[in-house]
Amino acid sequence: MTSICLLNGNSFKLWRNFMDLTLSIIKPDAVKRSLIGSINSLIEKNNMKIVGQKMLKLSIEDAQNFYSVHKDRAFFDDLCNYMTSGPIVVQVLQGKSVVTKYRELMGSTNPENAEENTIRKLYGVSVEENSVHGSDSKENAKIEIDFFFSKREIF
Ligand code: RTP
Ligand code: MG
Repeated sequence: MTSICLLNGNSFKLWRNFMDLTLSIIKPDAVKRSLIGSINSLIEKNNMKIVGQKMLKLSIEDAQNFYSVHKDRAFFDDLCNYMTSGPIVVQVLQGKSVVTKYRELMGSTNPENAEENTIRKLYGVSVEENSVHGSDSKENAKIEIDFFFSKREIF
């Protein structure tokens, strides 16, 4: 049986390439209610590894850039005001198929429609204050991780 302990440095890097990365944000509503630990516990129990993490407060320009895909939506201004209303925790998660796996753990955008035991069902307040963000594709995960993290901050 192959064990991870038998991998040397180069083959470890090769193995890591098979593991995907995604960007997670613990949003202001969840940070305010001291839910960082509870959310991190769910992430880790579901076999996703936190390989980068920091707390910060977005400027309005940061929020507008990050959510620019929604710039023509009616909720854009509210979304940017909400995302700048307090500190957030940005995280890089690693795991097999982690983009879809984390989206499943997050649950539907509107907590009312979210499945049982998902983060948004457990902790979301409303369609806007829905506690977490997760990248929606591998391509966007790379863009979003680069938005917040330098290489030396990901382990
Ligand atoms: P996210 O990007 O934050 O992971 O959420 P998502 O993919 O599930 O939902 P998306 O359609 O990308 O919307 C981005 C965020 O905008 C807020 N929102 N407000 N008032 C509204 O109708 C409304 N709809 C969306 C939410 O915070 C949502 O997560
Ligand atoms: Mg989205």
